[in-house]
Amino acid sequence: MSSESDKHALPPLITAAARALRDSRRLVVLTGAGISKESGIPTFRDAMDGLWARYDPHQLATPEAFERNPKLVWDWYEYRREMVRQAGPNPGHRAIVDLETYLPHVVVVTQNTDGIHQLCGSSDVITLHGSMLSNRCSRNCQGDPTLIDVDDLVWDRDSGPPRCPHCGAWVRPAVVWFGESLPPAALERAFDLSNQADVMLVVGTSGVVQPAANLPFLARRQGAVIIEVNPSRTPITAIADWHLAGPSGQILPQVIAALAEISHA
Ligand code: BV8
Ligand code: ZN
Repeated sequence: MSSESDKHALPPLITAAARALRDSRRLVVLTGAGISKESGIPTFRDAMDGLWARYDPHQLATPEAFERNPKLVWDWYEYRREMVRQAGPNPGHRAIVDLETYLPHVVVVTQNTDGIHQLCGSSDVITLHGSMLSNRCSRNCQGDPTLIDVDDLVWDRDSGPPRCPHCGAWVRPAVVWFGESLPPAALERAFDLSNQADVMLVVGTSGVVQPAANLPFLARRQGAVIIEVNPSRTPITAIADWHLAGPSGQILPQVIAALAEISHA
């Protein structure tokens, strides 16, 4: 029975996107903070609540802010890490893992630093902006990156960040701040895959932060089909073949349901 006749027929857009995904051979999934929203993690655009409401994340996520006030920036990350530890994958993350059941190779390129795609079981994740769950010496004194496990350190946690046990410099989150370069290997692989993709699924990104925001335009330029999942329109909507307007935790499971249906049809 074709899905159109089924009274629960998935909206045609969902089925069209599922058909494009079924036929993909080199799928790249690009995700941003929006995919973690339904896990309870506010996006950069959301006003942070309570104590942090008065700060703009774009101002705090910078080397200058850390230099000026290491305790403020460190405490902001401790607050966000606690939220991430409480959060878990949501149905949107799980749907991206489920894609691997139907497709030969799914690469997730994420701007997020929360590690949830990896936690949820995605097998090939490129993290463009590092991981807020890891810390490093701010001087990378033992090489790039000099990761430091702060659970091995004893210091007054109310005083802000600990010092590097090797060189005494501040320990900082192992993320890429505004004004800092992205890890070259991750960025190069993300560019290569976007240049070879036949389909790019773009989920939960405002398409503002560079150079990640460039990736859908690169993919489009060489002929990839672009599918965007986002409740709002973004600069990427203009080049998307389909814009599935809604929360990814609701939309992506529907896409997987449609993919399952047409894969067994
Ligand atoms: C660099 C780690 C070279 C930290 C982050 C060219 C033009 C203009 C500016 C620049 C440019 N080149 C460089 C810049 C400067 C800057 C930049 O892009 N600025 C922006 C603000 C204009 N870029 C950089 O500095 C980058 N470095 O280019 O290096 C260089 C070197 C030296 C000097 C100059 C250049 C570094 C960028 C990395 C910054 N670090 N994260 C941390 O997380 O604490 S980026 C940070 O922003 C997060 O990772 C987050 O992912 C990202 C925010 O973007 P989004 O993910 O898109 O999230 P956002 O909140 O914006 O949007 C959420 C979306 O979800 C919305 O669209 C919403 O509608 C949607 N949504 C909401 N609910 C849902 C949903 N979607 C689905 N389901 C839902 N339920
Ligand atoms: Zn050090």
